[in-house]
Amino acid sequence: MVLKLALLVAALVAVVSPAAALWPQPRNITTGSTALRLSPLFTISLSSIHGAPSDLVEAVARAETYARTDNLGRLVVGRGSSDVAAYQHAKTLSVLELSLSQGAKVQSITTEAQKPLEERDEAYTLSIPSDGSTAKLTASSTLGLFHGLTTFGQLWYENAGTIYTLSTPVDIEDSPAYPYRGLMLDTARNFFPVSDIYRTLDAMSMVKINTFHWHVVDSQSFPLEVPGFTDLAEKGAYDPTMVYTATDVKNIVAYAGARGIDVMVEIDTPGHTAIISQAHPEFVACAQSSPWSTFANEPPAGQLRFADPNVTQFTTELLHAVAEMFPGTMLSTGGDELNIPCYDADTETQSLLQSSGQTLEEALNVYVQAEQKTLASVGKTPAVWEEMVLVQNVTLSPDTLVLVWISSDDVKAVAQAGFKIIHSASDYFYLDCGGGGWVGDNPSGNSWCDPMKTWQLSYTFDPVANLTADEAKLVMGGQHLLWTEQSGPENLDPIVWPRAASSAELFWSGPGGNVTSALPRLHDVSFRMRQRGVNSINLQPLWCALRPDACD
Ligand code: CP6
Repeated sequence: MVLKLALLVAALVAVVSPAAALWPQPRNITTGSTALRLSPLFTISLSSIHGAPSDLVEAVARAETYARTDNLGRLVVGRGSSDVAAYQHAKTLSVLELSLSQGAKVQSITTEAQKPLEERDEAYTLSIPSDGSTAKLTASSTLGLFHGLTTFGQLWYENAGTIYTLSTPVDIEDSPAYPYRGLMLDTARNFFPVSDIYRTLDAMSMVKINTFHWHVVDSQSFPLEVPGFTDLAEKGAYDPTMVYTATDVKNIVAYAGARGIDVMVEIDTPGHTAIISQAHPEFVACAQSSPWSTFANEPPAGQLRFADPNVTQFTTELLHAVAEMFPGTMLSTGGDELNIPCYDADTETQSLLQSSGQTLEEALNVYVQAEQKTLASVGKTPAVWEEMVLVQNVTLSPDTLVLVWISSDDVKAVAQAGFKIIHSASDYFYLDCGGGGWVGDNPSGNSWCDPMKTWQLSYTFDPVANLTADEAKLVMGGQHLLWTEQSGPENLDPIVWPRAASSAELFWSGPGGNVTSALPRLHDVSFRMRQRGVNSINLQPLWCALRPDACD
């Protein structure tokens, strides 16, 4: 009896542990258990798409190369040896045919990826028969086709030179639960070469993350070359080599777009701007005042004097120039961690307020509205950190995206205020929490945002907890975030991957995922990433990965 039960459990585990480790899990999938081999002459056909855009042609070429060269043993090397019997006599797949649904306009992946959130069409349908006849990938946008190619690639394993899948026929109908699935990277506390950003975009696209939230500048450095404002980077970058030139930005935006990713740049204002004092000392209050901890959350102190009309003009012109560098529709003006004692102590601000007869709050409202008006005039949707709504209570345009970071408990209040939400909560999605040891932390204990946030924690987050059905509609999605006070190129991949894949699946497949069945699939993500040069880490001993039920 006990033995029978054990056999049954073993059989169930064998079925549950995925023959195809897709990530994110498609929303509708049926699979069989017939093996299919990939022909050495396998090709992806675009012949039914007239005038296929070059980024799609290139994505297809990459998908063909990946299928041939990923050389990924099923989960780990050695595991697939038992599959030989299954695939030995299997049929061979020679062609995957791509098509756009009737009437669909042919646009580049880049154009589709840079549309407003509500207008993006990321859905696709993929079917792979068992008999070796043509597999089909259909969508009504090239962006959907791109996601379908990514899914297709995750179906294949390699053993002793044979590329095969065990799970045909496959029928997938897939589309995301949420339109915003992001990753935030801070390139101001420490600089990351362009190649690191490319590699990160590659990894993001592997798990269908569609937004790179680029926290490009902050108080410590200004590594962005902005046409017309080049003095900011000339005087504010750590080093002339640590600058993203306008050409770098163009290349990054194009690289992202070709991988279905939009870039949402953030120019954090009016706080987190000390570095602007290098080029414009007159615009910055309490620049490098001490002790820094009275005037800022981390050194150096310094915030824009938003009560000064010259500062408003500078900011709006800067935003205008930055907006022209980034073709996507979302742009963040930040607005977090504003330090009020800094302005109370700033005689310049106090005299400006006195002569205008405004309170500090009123002046901030005027400043933020000028920012929002600028963005609206160039067709951008503004994004801000939650304090703009919950602390400063400024008037914001109703289409503003609000990033909730202080606590996931704050989502309810932002929803009640009627704003769209991007989940970015430090208690679930901060990748750096757990590093510890930064200034301001308790010297005898942990960083205030310890402990480290595991992939399981973000994976089981409920994006609509405590929300009414109407409030839930305001949730646009969410993201993991990497602040880089204690990170750099050396630890970028290991601190981000595969943890950031957990929110990628949460916001694509929707909540309710099971961590036990996700684990072997997440291993697969990590192995595939390493195969493509991303230094994604292990989540358990290889012992467990080789024996899927051994460590449950
Ligand atoms: N920088 C900026 C930061 C943080 C924020 N904004 C931050 C705050 C708390 C933690 C980690 C990062 N370093 N500009 C908050 C949005 Cl724990």
